Amino acid sequence: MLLLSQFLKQQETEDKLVDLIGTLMLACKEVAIQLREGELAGVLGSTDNTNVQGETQKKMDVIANDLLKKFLLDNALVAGIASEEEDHPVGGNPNGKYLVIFDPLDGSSNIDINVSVGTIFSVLEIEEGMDPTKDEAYLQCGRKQVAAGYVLYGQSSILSLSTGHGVNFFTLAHTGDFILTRQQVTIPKETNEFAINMSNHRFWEDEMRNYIGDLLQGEEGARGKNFNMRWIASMVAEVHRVLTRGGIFAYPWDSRDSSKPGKLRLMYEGNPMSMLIEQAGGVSSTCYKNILDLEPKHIHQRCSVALGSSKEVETLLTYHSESS
Ligand code: AHM
Ligand code: MG
Repeated sequence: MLLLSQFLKQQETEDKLVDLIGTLMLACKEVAIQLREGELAGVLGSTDNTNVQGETQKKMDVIANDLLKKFLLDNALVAGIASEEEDHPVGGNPNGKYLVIFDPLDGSSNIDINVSVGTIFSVLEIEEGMDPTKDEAYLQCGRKQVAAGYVLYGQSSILSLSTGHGVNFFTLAHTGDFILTRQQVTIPKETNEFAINMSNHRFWEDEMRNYIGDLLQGEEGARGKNFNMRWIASMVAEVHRVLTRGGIFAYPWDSRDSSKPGKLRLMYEGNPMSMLIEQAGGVSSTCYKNILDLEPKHIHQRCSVALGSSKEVETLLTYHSESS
């Protein structure tokens, strides 16, 4: 049995990063406790507030955000935080080393129906001369992440973490420790499972419609095999499935709001999930460009996402390259 901190030390992770990840997990444990109590703790349902994304905040969105903020800003290593639920970044210790970017509770529409949700996080080092209360400090390319991961609150709470040396899973035990339960996760290259919100079909680009159309044809069609579909509506849960048994997950650009290049957010969802997927041997793309190579322009920027089993994502990309 190996505890998270023991494992990170074995991997020769810098002490400061071990400390920061420890703090993140303290906050996530609190979120897990609140979610487990659910109705009993009065944490279900919505607030009257709308966040910067234009979405009504659930009570648990606010609780999870406040917990992460409090724990992180109490850690002297934290120079600042940026959250999907906050309009602007919040400064921490001016001498801190790290910027932490997070989606406190991804999959909010699933909170009240007792389906898996999760906390997604991305860790950057603050660059010299940057002001951690300003968006610019956080607008670093995804390749610069020093750690990324999520905690999936499902039947069990599972941390999926990368510090740039592969991906490992840790399960939260009744003792309060995260224990290593799966080492060096590798995504199978091929799959016959896809995840996409099919109700948006009419809004997609032709390239995505053609690709999904071929999957639906099954063994009679161009792909020559049958595909199965899953849609949980929690990116954390979809990515966890992809990491565990392969698959392709996509939330592509659609024409409902042409000012937005997708629904998911680059800094809170796209970058951290792409780091995990690449570190586990998968591919993550906007359909035109590797997500980790995007140069972010806005802290709440959206992006199109297609990620998962390498051969399947590469097949999807051929539909797009043929048309461009
Ligand atoms: P959220 O951060 O507000 O929860 O939104 C992101 C979620 C993803 O977890 C999920 O993949 C997607 O939105 C679900 O979208 P849809 O409502 O179209 O099914
Ligand atoms: Mg989210």
